[in-house]
Amino acid sequence: MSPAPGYDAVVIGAGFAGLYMVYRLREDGFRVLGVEAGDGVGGTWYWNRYPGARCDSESMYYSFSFLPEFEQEWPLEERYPTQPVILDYLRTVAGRLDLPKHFVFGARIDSVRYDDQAGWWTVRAGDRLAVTARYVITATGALSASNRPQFPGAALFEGEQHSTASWPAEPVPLAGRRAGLIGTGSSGVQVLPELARQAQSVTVFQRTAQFVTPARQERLDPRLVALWKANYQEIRRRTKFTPGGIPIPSPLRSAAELSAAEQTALCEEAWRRGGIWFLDGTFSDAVTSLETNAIVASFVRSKISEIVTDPVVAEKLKPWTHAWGTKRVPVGSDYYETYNRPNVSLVDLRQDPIEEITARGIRTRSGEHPLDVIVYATGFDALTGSIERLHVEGRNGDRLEDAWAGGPRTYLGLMVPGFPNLFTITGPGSPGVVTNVPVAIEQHVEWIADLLGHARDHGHKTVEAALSAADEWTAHVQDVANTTLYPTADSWYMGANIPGKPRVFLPYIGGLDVYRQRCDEIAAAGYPGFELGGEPAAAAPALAVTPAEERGAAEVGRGA
Ligand code: N01
Repeated sequence: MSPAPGYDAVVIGAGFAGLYMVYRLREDGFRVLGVEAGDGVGGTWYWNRYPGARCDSESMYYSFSFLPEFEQEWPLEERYPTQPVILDYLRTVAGRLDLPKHFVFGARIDSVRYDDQAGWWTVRAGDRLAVTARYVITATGALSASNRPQFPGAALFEGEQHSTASWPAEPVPLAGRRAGLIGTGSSGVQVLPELARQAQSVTVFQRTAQFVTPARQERLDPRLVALWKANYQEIRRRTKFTPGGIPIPSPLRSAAELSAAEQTALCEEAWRRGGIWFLDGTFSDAVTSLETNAIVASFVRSKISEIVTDPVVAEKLKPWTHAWGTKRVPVGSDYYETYNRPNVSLVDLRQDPIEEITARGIRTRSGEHPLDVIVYATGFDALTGSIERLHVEGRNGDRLEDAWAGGPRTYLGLMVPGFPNLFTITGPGSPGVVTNVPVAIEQHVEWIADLLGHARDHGHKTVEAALSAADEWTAHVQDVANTTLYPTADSWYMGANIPGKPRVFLPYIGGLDVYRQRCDEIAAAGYPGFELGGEPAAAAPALAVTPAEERGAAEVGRGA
């Protein structure tokens, strides 16, 4: 029998997922270590601190549901929380739950290897850390492996270059400077108005025009907040049984059931309310029927014409390359309005592509655009990137990148055959990114913790997804996507934003409610599709972790 590993579980990441996973496992009596590349907690909200960064989910719903006392205390001031507010929230939660002592910060994991003989994982972060654990849980975020295209000449640029996905902690001086912005997804849409307010000029380099929805950001009425808080637990309960993790009524009628005037009135009302009300609140078939989709798309294009005063600019901003909603719809504040400012100009890269970056700026086919600062809002290697960058090797030294070379294969988005005792929170095949993410994260964390408790109670050493179950789930993820228009777009949902990435639909879009029910049924039936086995655990896990033990073990691991 092998000796016991250093930890029962290593959790990688200290965002919503990592914090809750560490908390839950600690409370369940597992010896758990969290490891985080950043110097503090926050995950996505630690790195994406660009000016204008806010969440698209409303403040009320963008938080943990398992802290009923704390949720009463936490102030809700604006409809959408800003990045500093969310970071403060996560730091405060981590402090309250005494979680930072269980983490090693500033350690970027670059090797996760399974030892078949011992039945555990060795997790390394360069020379900084090496630890062993029975279980590894990736809480690395679905949208955290940033994508920065390598334009020729970029190293020669004499100004500053920054990615929204790893923005400096200190404010970037913009006053009196000429900024260039590459990318018009959610990040670009949020950062543009702030750049335009602060910089002397902004040139936007747009490859694909987007359908941007108005956020309608506002300060919250304290009376409304009081009402919400009085009913918080009931709202949370309902939230868990919605497809998207936000309890708004799903539209029941297709566009075909309404007259043209009714269709327009409905779109106008949803547009007036903004955010989720337009994204999920128009027609029941907005992303399944081409005809209905064309109505929504045409409505947004008409709004662009209304808002943008220069008709040439307005035309460039109108999306024609994809159906509405099939690329993640950015939610913006003053996005289209910003193009009416005299200091903002737009380059349509489909007509005028980037040829190189020079010492002085960006050269497109039509000429050079002199710049002092280049901002890359060019997205992420979504869902798979942050897991693959850990360099995971499972049974027989098989590499995860190879196992996923034709597209990721998972069971429930949580486990990969051939990689025992490795769990992926909001991984490919999970509904996480198409929901209000903390709600999906809580479901994943609780379900994984229950499974680990079950394995412990029954003396199982390994938990592994069966190949047949993973194949069935992976096919199901594609089948559900294929009932919609989503796969028709070149989106990060399809891996289409990363050159060479297999073109498969990455998240599960069947709904968090349906997914939750399936997971619950699987748990109730004794986990069919999972192989629970191996010799009984070498020793019963310790029932409590003392700070001294935890620090000692982490120190021993460092540089080992
Ligand atoms: O990234 P994106 P993002 N040359 O991939 C362009 C979440 N999020 O960081 O569309 C020129 O959406 C690319 O062009 P194209 C949210 O889920 C949430 O903005 O591929 N351009 C696109 O315009 C979101 O969907 C929040 O043709 C290039 C842009 O860069 C996800 O994160 C806030 C290029 C990338 O857009 C990702 O959003 C922010 C190239 N070589 C993000 N490569 C909130 O909740 C890429 N582009 C508020």
